[in-house]
Amino acid sequence: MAPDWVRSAKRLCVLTGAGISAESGIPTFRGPGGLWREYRAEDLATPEAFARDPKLVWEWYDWRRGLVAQAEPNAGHHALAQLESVVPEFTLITQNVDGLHRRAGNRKMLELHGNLWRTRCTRCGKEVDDTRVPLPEIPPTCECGALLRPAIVWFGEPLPPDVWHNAEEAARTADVLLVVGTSAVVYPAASLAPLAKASGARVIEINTGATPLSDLVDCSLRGAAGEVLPRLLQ
Ligand code: BJW
Ligand code: ZN
Repeated sequence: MAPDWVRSAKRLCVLTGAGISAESGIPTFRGPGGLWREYRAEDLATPEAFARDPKLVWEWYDWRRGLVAQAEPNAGHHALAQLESVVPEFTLITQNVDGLHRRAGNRKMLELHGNLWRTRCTRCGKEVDDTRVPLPEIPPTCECGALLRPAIVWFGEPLPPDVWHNAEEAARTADVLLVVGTSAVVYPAASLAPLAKASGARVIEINTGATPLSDLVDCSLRGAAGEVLPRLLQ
């Protein structure tokens, strides 16, 4: 069923969340060992928290950058890179900021929540790629002298409008949507599955547990992304 749908898809859209990187050793946000458990999200991932204590927020990001730098894409990431090369129209929409999809080889990719490896100046707005681990100065500053922030979408901030527009378009026109490793509680990303479904796509969920989407989807595959995704391609 699901493997046939994926193999015969002409317009395949994939939405990923932190679960796909779990098997690479990157903690998810809301599960056991999730980042939210060890650090209060509201202390770290909001513009208010950054204004209050930029050093604390940057220390958290510096730690996460170190973790990701030592991680490798897993079998789930590789399966999605392979899918991109065989499906006529493919779009990967990710909520992840870790860059592991790119390292696995995906290029037709929309990063909804930004990227861990890019900084943005809080004054001049200039964005710069920076892959240094650890950062030599915390908090880092721009050449204009102002504070840099991670180029990441925090709670209460809008998603990049062009990226979001393209994501909605991909979900609306897909014949199959794969939803992989997301708790589907963060909006607007979580609205993409109902949008695809209402537009006629078959929706397949791959997750180790149930989510608010599980009752809506056409097929729920319970298991680890690194095991289930490669099987879809066999
Ligand atoms: C496995 C597995 C394995 C484990 N294999 N599976 C409508 C209703 C209600 C609230 C809102 C709404 N619209 C907006 C909001 C507010 C807010 C929101 O959604 N809040 C909810 C939490 C209630 N949204 C926003 O603020 C967004 N902005 C916005 O809407 O702006 C509007 C605006 C317009 C104009 C002007 C101003 C504003 C922005 C959201 C940004 C989210 N950012 C974060 C943090 C970034 C910081 C960082 O990364 O450093 O992004 S939140 C965090 O959650 C992160 C993730 O991308 C995101 C999603 O989490 P994800 O990926 O689903 O991970 P988990 O951990 O939750 O789930 C993992 C799943 O994997 C689980 O299901 C496991 O079972 C599974 N799993 N191992 C397969 N091996
Ligand atoms: Zn600047």
